[in-house]
Amino acid sequence: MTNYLIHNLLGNANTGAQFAEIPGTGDAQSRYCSYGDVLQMSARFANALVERGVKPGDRVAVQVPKSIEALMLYLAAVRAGAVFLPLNTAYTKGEVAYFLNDAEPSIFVCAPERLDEYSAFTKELGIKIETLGVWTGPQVSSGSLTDAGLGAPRTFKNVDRGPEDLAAILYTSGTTGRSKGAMLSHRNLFSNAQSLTELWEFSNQDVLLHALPIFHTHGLFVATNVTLLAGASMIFLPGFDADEVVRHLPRATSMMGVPTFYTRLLDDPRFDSKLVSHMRLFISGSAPLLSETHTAFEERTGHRILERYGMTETNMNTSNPYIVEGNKGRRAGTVGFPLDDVELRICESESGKEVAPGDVGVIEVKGPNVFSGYWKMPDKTAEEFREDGFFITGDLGKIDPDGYVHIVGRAKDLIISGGYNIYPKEVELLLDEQEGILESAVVGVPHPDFGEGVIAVVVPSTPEFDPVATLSLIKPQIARYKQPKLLHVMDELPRNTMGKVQKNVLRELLHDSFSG
Ligand code: MLC
Ligand code: AMP
Repeated sequence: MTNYLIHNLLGNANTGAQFAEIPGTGDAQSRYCSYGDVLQMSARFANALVERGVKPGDRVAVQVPKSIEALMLYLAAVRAGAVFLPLNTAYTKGEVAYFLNDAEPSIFVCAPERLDEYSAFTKELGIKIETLGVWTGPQVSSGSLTDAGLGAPRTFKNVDRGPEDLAAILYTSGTTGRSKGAMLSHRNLFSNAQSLTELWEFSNQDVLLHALPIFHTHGLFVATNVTLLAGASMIFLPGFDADEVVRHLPRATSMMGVPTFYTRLLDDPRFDSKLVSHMRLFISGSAPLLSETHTAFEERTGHRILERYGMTETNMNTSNPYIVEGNKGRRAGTVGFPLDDVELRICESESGKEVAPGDVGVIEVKGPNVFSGYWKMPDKTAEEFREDGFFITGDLGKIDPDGYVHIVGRAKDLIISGGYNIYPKEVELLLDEQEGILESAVVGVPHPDFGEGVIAVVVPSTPEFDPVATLSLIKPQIARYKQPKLLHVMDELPRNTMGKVQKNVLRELLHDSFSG
């Protein structure tokens, strides 16, 4: 036996090839990381984890800013046979406490500056806490785990793990307001990396401009695993910043992003066909790419963005083809075809019966990419799978006569803002707890930058209700991106005859709130 994911991703790595350039800011020099460094750095961290008592199957929870060290910690956890559990850096203390309580990791790694905030409750939960920063040079301490890694051996005997063993748990919010941990196996991650690398023709000649966060599927698995498998390299930016992207695009061959990346680039006059004439591929996903954006991008640059569709629970399900033109080429407004090893069907939500060709229904998928279930939630898992093993995505779609999948809406009450998911229920529960609020409804409406923007509609219980004070009260409690960008006051919420809040009426009413 070997370690399935690591063996397949890194087994044939050319240790001399470059894996990542980490550009310095201002005059600071770039750092470079070869595939040899990847093996050594991840071995050092794997040794450090094992020294700290991490055993196969243990969860390693991590909430740290994007860095190459953080990426190596992902590989280290998998090499040690553990289950990597990355957390969005925007999560507040309360949110992190929920995840740690639920996942019961043996170790939690946070940024040095958040150690004080987290020490007390991790102690209460009996979870070891360590810190990870960026290694800037000898004698410069930047975190307990960073230091331990530097002092640890540079070789590590990978812990044996089979294809069905867990490699990661990623939390996704739930329609009930309670987040669920999607359990992803070595096979889930590798099969998807393999399909995408082939389909998108990634090779060791590629240089991926990496500006996505590395705590979600897109930046962590799609971008990183594809790069590793192809033996390609990346320019590893701390986040999306149009100046930095424009600065580094000339040396990249490919880029992956959420639609906001592309609309922001289109807003920048420096982003033109000359800047990107050498580029091989622009990929978009995690949120709908408007046809107008697709068209404007092609007009400006001559490139047709390749749109694909995925989820935390399933990795990638469909993709537009690599081929650009023709009747089997990339098409705006579609997410392309199911991946070779993915079965996809469109069904009636209640009965689960397949709809007639071309009709709209819920998208269901099955394949080696699909997760094994929600952590400690067998009932919830059972609810979201059909008896024949298809996973009910909650996305509404149709398949056109040429076989292209179109996403036309969502059966789940979900807002996607700048590629981040926000479940209205979670925000509503929090608002309803606030003094002066009788009830609330949270909706997403078109937003020029984030695609959708969050608005809370509240019915006050008192005439003294103060919207500004309320917004500042919830500020420390949930991640910034989930917080309503506007609070709209109403005397009552529109309801149908069954008493259900008519969110479509609210969305229509507030449609132009950000664009008007
Ligand atoms: C930041 N803010 C957001 C936000 N990002 N608000 C709503 N939605 C978002 N996505 C807040 C900030 O806290 C700030 O609040 C204000 O908006 C302006 O911030 P900014 O500086 O303009 O934002 P920025 O840091 O540039 O981030 C925007 C972004 C980022 C689009 C670059 O959100 C991002 O990297 N998104 C990618 C998400 C992603 O990787 N998704 C993949 C999920 S995996 P204030 O009030 O403090 O000023 C998945 C599966 C799949 O979905 O298919 O891939
Ligand atoms: P997440 O749970 O963060 O992984 O988000 C997954 C959801 O993002 C999916 O269920 C879809 O609703 C949405 N999504 C991902 N890619 C696309 C896309 N290309 N077009 C439309 N929606 C998408």
